Formats: sequence, C-alpha cells, structure tokens
Amino acid sequence: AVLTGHLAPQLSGLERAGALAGSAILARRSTVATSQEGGAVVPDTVQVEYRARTGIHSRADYERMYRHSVDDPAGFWGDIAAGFVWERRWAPDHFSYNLDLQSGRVSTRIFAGGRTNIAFNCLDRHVEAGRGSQPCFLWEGNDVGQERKMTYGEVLQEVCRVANWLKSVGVRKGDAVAIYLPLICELPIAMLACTRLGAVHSVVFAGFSADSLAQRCIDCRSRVIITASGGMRGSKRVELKQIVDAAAKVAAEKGHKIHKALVVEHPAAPRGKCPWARGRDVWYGDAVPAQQATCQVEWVDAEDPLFLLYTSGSTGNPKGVVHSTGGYMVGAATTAKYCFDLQPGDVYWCTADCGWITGHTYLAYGPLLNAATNVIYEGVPLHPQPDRMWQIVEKCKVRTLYTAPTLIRALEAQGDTWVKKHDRSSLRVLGSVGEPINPRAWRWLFEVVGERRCPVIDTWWQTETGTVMISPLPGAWPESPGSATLPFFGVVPVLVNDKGKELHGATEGILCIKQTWPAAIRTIKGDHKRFEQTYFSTFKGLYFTGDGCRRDDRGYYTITGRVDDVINVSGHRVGTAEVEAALAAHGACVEAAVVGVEHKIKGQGIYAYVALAQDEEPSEATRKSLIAAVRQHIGAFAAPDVIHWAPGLPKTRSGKIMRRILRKIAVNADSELGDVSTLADPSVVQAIISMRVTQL
Ligand code: 6R9
Repeated sequence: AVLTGHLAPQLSGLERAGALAGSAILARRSTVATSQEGGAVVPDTVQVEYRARTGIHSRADYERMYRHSVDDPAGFWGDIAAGFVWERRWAPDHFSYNLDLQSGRVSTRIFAGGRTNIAFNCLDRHVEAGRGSQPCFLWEGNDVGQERKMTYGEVLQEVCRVANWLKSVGVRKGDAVAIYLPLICELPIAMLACTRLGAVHSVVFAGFSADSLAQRCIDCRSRVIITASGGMRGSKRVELKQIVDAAAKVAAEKGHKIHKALVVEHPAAPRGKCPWARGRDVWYGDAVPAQQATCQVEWVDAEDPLFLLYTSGSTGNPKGVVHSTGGYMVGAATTAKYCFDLQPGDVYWCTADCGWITGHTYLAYGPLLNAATNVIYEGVPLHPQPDRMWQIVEKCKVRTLYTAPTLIRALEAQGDTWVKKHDRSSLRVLGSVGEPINPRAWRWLFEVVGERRCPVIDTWWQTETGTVMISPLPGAWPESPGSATLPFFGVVPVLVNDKGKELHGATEGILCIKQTWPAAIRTIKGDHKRFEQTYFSTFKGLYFTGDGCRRDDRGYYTITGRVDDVINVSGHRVGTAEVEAALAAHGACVEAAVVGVEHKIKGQGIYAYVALAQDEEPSEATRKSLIAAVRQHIGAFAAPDVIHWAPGLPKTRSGKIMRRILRKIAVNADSELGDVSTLADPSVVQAIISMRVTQL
C-alpha cells in the first residue's frame, strides 16, 4: 500500500509553528500566576509547559487558531490529518456539511476520498516508530496486587490474533460485533481488533441487563459477541456469561441468532463454573493464542462506520449512534492532545468504562493515537478502601487523571486523609466529564487532589459529538469552577431561545452547534430519518444538544443541565421513557412517570411516580419488585431511588404528562406548582402530594 503521510514528520506545520513560538515564551518566562475565579490559582509553570508543548500562549493565540479552524475547517483539519497514516489521501474538497433546511436532509463528510485505519494509527504506527517496548496498558485489577502490563508491541500482536479469530468465524468489513466485557485489557483490544478489519464494534456497558444487551444485538444484527465468564466490581461478582446466555435466548426468541461467543476466562468465574453453549461458545484462551500474531489491516474509507454506541434520548428505544472513521480519528487525537496536554509516553488515566463514549474516545482511541501509556482499572473507586484511586495514581505515576463529578463527590465524602496518604506529585492535569461539576467538587479536586498545581479541565461533550466540544486548555486562560469555558477548535456553539432565535452576548439559552466538526455523529443505525428528526428538527439549521447553557461576558460557556427528558445519573444518560416503559411492563403498574431530582453523590437521582392497578397494594414488596423490573429491563444503574405511589398522573386534556408539576412535588416545592387548572383532573395533584414518601 502507498502510505501517504506515513513518513510525514510527526509534527504538522501548525504544530511546528507552535513549538517554536513555545520555546520563545519559555525564554521570557513570567512568574505571574493566572488568577482563577474563586481564589484558585494555577501556577505559571503549567502554562509555560503547555505553551511549550502546543504553542498556545494566551487566549489570543487560541482565538487565532480557533478562527482558522472555523473559517477554513478543510485546511485546518487537513493539516493535522497529515500527521497520521493514510493509505490514500483525502480529496481537496473533502469537507462537506449538507444541511438542507427544506427537506431536513443532513450529511457530514470529512476527509472524503481518504482511506485509513484507526488500529494502524493507534498501534502499528507507534511500533514502527520504535515504541514497541513502551507500556501501552497498565492494568490494575479489582483486587490490590492484580496487575498486568502490556507494551505497544504486545497489544499490537494480541489485536492481530483477535482479528484473525474474528476473520476465522466469518467477520468481515462492515459487520457489527458486540462487546460485553468488564474493564480488562481485552476490552480495548477487542475494539481495536474489530477496527483492524473494518468491522463495526458495538460495546455494551457490562452493567446493562440481558434485555438491553439483546435489544442492542438485534438492532445492529451482531452475530458475534466478545464477553467474559464473569467479573468483579468491588466485592460483588458480575455474572456476565449468564447475562449473555439470557440475552442470546431473548434474541433467539425474536429471531436473531448469536452464532459465536468468544469468552475471556475471568478469575471470578473459572472454567467448569461457567455455563456453556457447545458449538457457540469458545474460550478466548483456547482460540486466540493459537492465531497468527500479524494481520493485514483493512484500509477503509474515511466515512466508513467505525463503531456504534447506543445512547438514551427523551423518547423511544436507545439509538445506535454511528461514528465514522477519519474524522473521529483526527478529532479524538487532537482533543486528547490539546485538552489534556497529552504527549507520547505520558501516563494517563481515564476512569470511564469503555461501555460509554468517554471510554471509547479517551480510554481507547484518543490516548493510543497519542502513544500514551494508559492506566486501566477494573474495579470500583472505594474498593477495598477509599484510597484505591490515589494508591493507583502513586503507583503508576499518573500525569493526567480524567474522571467524573459523581466520583469526585463520592471520594470527597470520604475525607481528605485518604488522598493525602499518597504521593500525587506526578499529577499535572485533572479532567472532568459527564455532568455539570459543582464548584465545591471542582475546588476539592483542584485544591486537595491537585494541590493547586493542576488545571481542572471540565470537558463538555456527548456520545453524539464523539469528542470534547467545550473545554479549557491547560493554563491557556483563567478557569472558572463549574464552567467548561470555551469551544474547542472547529466548534461553533450558539445559544437560542425556545423559538430557535439566536441569542448574543452574555445570556442563557439552549445550546446548539452550528457547522459540523470531525467526530460528529453521522447517523443513527438503521434510521437516518430519526437522526435528522432528533438532532436537526428542533431548531432549523442547528444541531440540538438537549442541554441548557449560560454564556458570560468573557464568552465562557457553563452547562446548566438537560432541557429534555433525559436524566443524568452518575454521568450516565437515562431516558425517562425507558424507565417508564420498564415500570409499566410490570403487572402491578398501570402507569408511571419518572423525573430527575438532585442527588448528593449521583448528581441526579431517579424519582418515579407509579399508579398501581386496582387490586395492588403499595407495599414494600411491590416497591422492590418494581425496582427489580427496571434492573432487569435496563440495568442496575437505572434503578429508581424513590417510588412515589400515585393514584393517577397529572395530565393535560390532550393526555400529556405534566412533568413540570411532578418535578416540583418531588422536591417538596408544593407552593411552586403554578397553574394546574389546565389539567384534565386537577384533584390528582393533591392526591399525589398526600402520598408523599421520604426523600432520597
Ligand atoms: C461525554 C458524555 C452527554 C450529556 C450532555 C450533558 C452531560 C457531559 C458535561 C455535561 C456539564 C460537562 N455532560 N459532560 N454537563 N458539564 N462537562 O458524558 O456523553 O453520556 O452522551 O452524556 O452529559 O448533559 O448532554 P453522554
């Protein structure tokens, strides 16, 4: 193959210019610290280092690069893409965004005409550049002392073996492969093995139930699944294989057969103790080591699908968000590099699971594209003691820690002593994602964890955006606790009112995005119409994020939370409609309505109103069995925190549930219910209030 750009210098023109400018600034190093709102001050050394590495010295530098990125996206991203390996270069007019306002038809094409392979760029490229013996994964098991190190060379070989096995069972370019694994090295390896073949992976978070897994396999028609015999989360065993068996049964009943399951033997469930379907199930340990350790990559078109990831919205079943190859690759690498100041060989730890988008972009692809050394931790943060995370930071000398507000709050609640017990001097950058970070958690992270040395990078983005959209850059401009600050290169945020009118200056509104960006969602699996309707029909000509947002007079963006019926539980998106459907499927329930309420640790908790069938008792047993139904249909993370028995639900005369009222009742704000006269039956409100239960 002709590898255009293969021998191209690692630095693009843009970066070279930056590096030079950076050294100039080093020479006139200033000692003035940047003032942080609320008294937090990031020492100047952080800025100096970042400037030297990226060439961004000030907000003005950023503004210049930003302008270039939005005025000439084809040129801007083309320059950066030249640093990757392409089998064929993209066409000159490769960047197109068609948004037909009349018909609502939307299509994004970036690096069109180019051919590449992400697995090659994540692994082979670095091995060929002499990084074969650099650690790629530093894995920490659930229990202290369980560890595994894999170099880039070893990961490449293992990826090839798994890819060869996939080929041997008939997986070809474009086929969907389901992955249902705990956070072990085989998880990113399985993803990369699919990618190497041009197969499309669909990772399902190992906390999802059999029903959810089946639904996802059916929707994307995956006939091969990669899983494990079991798993451990803290002191709890996770019966992964049993869930896979149950999912395969559900799928079969609906006419979809899972042909092959590749099963990693997990110490939690050794052979002999694991249920087995002969002919279908294959032990990873039997099949994979026997495969050849090399495997030719399948070069794919930049716009060929890379992966599918299901996510919840306000209505209907979870949507299979489709990401394409070229744009996602360049976007993932560039955001990881600039937002986290990531350089080859840096020890980097993203605490997300690969089952969510954060794990895709910032555990698997982004850091590997940057040749980082990736910490992977299988277990839960407080196991066996509340200092587990800090122990890992100390042991692995983690430079960048990317985590979530819910975790930060849970760790803060354990007290500072656990943190201070461990050396954290390796830390340079702290990241946050998943939900709005409250200023208190922000300050704790900044002051206690990072000892006021590390910038806090509060990154706003979504499954659909693929990569970070709004985020500070380390030390490039003053931060502000709780604010994601400024848009990343190529991202054009706009705030609109509920009529879709664009608002200017310091204001508050609904966050939308103009123009497109490299890692943007390309479609919803099997339903392009739904894609156009969900994201582009609310406000004509704009991508609708579903988030509310404030912009201040510095131009900083602060996300205020979802404006639709999506609840954010511990950073996981839960659709109210899905929880309601799971409750309603229970025989005791006639009707259910679910709202999000503030929760001290989880950010939001799930508050469910349930109307019982006539002969049902509002008993503790019924409550438990309703919660069990949600666990079974979706997964444990979606279990309601509160079940509030309701004689009926407040509905308009047209039958629409008035969630606004239910949200107020859930937080005891009875005096703020507003006008209830438009309800079909206003008396239902008092009846619900009289049945109030104890709060979270
Ligand atoms: C990456 C990810 C997306 C939703 C998003 C928003 C919330 C994510 C945030 C944030 C405030 C941040 N969200 N990051 N809110 N500040 N830094 O989490 O994707 O699971 O699709 O969730 O999460 O509400 O719309 P996803």
